[in-house]
Amino acid sequence: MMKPGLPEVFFIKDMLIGEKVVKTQRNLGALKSVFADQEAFDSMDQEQLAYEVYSYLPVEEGTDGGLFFGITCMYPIKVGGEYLMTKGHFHANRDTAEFYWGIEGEGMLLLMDEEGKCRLEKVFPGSLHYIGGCLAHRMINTCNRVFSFGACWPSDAGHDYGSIEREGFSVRVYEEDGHPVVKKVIDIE
Ligand code: PAN
Ligand code: ZN
Repeated sequence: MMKPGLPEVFFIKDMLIGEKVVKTQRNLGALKSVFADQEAFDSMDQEQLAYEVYSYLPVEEGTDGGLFFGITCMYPIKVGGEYLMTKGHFHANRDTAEFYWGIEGEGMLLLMDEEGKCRLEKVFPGSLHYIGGCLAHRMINTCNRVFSFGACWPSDAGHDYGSIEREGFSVRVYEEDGHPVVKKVIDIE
């Protein structure tokens, strides 16, 4: 009789478990030039853990038709009143989409097209977000605890961080009186 095999990877809430799971950690120092207040950034502990990504990459990067899966856990850090953000990126292969979904805590998904037009979506446990092709995406932890979310993207997407490092996003989210406040940093229209 044929016996069912065990899965290679499984997840419990925001933990991805399995031999093939790769863990990437980003310290605050890796987020240089992400935040508006450079002086506040420089005064902070650059070694502190900002966020970690657990990824399951079942096929080689660049493979056509494959999928990757990841869980990102972001810590409740603020830099000069600005909430912690992921670096954010376009996919190198612009015509590739991605799903994000909220697992724990609350945050915002910041999306930006190639003309610099931005849109924000609230993220919370159970929320599902379709990120179409040609959209830069960045997550923002707007709560005072760990914010974690899942992601699924094509194995031929690749990551273009350079465009965002050079141009940034045209919107920033600050905490004011305990609430998130959205500010435009570049006027697009
Ligand atoms: C995600 C992100 C992850 C970390 O897996 O890579 O959340 O964000 P940054 O890569 O912007 O630092 C994803 O969007 N993959 O395509
Ligand atoms: Zn992505």
